[in-house]
Amino acid sequence: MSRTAGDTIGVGMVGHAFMGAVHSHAWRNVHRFFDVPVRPRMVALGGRDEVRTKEAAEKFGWEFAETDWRELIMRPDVQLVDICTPGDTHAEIAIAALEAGKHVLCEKPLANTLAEAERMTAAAGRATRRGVRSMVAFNYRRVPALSLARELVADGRLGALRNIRAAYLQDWLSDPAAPMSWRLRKERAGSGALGDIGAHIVDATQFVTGEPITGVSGLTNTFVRHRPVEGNGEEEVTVDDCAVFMARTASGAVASFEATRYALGRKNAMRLEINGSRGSISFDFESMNELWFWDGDDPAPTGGFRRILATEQQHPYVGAWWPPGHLLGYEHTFTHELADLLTAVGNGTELTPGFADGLGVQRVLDAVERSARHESRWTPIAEDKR
Ligand code: SOE
Repeated sequence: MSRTAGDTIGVGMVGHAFMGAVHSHAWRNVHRFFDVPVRPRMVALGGRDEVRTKEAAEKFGWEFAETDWRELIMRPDVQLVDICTPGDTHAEIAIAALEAGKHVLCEKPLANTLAEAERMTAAAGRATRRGVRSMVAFNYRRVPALSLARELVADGRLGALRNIRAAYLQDWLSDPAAPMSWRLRKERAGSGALGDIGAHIVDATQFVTGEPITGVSGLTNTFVRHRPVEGNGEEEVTVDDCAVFMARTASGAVASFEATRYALGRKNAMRLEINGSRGSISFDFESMNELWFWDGDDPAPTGGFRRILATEQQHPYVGAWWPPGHLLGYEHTFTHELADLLTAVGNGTELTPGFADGLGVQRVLDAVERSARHESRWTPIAEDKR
C-alpha cells in the first residue's frame, strides 16, 4: 500500500486544462472545509509542455512541474495520482500508477474502449487487495441535490420506479465554424457527446436509482462533419455530436437519454426526472441547488412539484459550507469528491464510484454505439463476468 507521511498524502496530477484547474481548486480547499483523515500536499503537476506546465503549477499551487507522467507517478513523495488528461491516456497512466502502489483518481469516462476499461478495472481490483484505492471522477454524484435524490429513492419515497428522463444538453458546437479540438477526435476522446456528457447521465441515473441499465436502443449523429483547424484547412470530425437512446433498468423502469452539444441556449443542462408509483423528482444542473419533489404522501397536495433548496445543513455535504440559501457551485462537487476519496484512503474504507462502476458505464456506452451501428436494434448490456 502507498504510504502517507503522517497525516498528509502527496498528490501528483496529470493534465492542467479545464479539469486540471477545477481539480486543483478542490485539492487546495478540501481539507480546509472537510474534516478529512489525511491532508493533501500538492506535490507535482504533469503536462507535456515544460513552460506551460510550470506556469500552470505556479498558478494552481503545485510545488513541482513534471513533463513525463512516468516520472511523476514514480516520485516517492507522490502517493496519489489524479488523471485529468484526455481519455486516450487514462488506461496507461492509471494501470502504471496502480501497479506502483499509488492511489488513483481518474477523470471520466474511465477509458476510450471497453477493453481498456476492463484492464483498468482488473488492475484496480488487484490494487484494492493491497490497500490501494481508486475512483472515477463522476462529480455530479456529489451535487447535494442529486445525493438527496438518491436518498429519497432509497427510502422508498418514489415507490416503484416507472419512467426516467435523463438529458445532458450543451450548445458549444452549434456553430459550424467552431474549431476542431481533441474532443472531436475518436482516437483521443473515444466518442463525442456520448462519452463526454452521456457518461454523466448514465452514471447519475444508475447512482440515483441504485439500478443498473440492462439494455438500450441507440441513435447517434454527427451534424457537422468537418471543422476548421487554425491556419490549416479543415479536419474530419470522427465522433458523434449527439446520442439519443432508450433504455430499461433492472426493475423494469423505462428510460430515455439524450446527450447533445447542439441544444442552442442550453449551456450545461444536465437533467434528470424520475417518476415512481409514489412520487417524482426533477433536477436540472443549471439550477443545481434545487431538487423538485412531487410527494404522493404530501398531506396537503398542491398539485405540483415542491422545490427543495438543497442547502440545509442536514443535506449531503452542505454541513461543511455556508448557511442555508448561500448557494454552492460546480467546483464544490469536485471538493466533495476529494473529501470522499481522502476519507476512504485515510480510513481504508469503501469508495464509490470505483473503476468497476466506470466499467459499468462504459458497457452502456459501448452498447449504445453498437446499437446505433445496427439500425438502433435492442442491445442488452453485457453481463459482468468478473
Ligand atoms: C464538456 O463540455 C464538459 O466539460 C465535460 O467534459 C465535463 O465532464 C462536464 O462536467 C461539463 O462539460
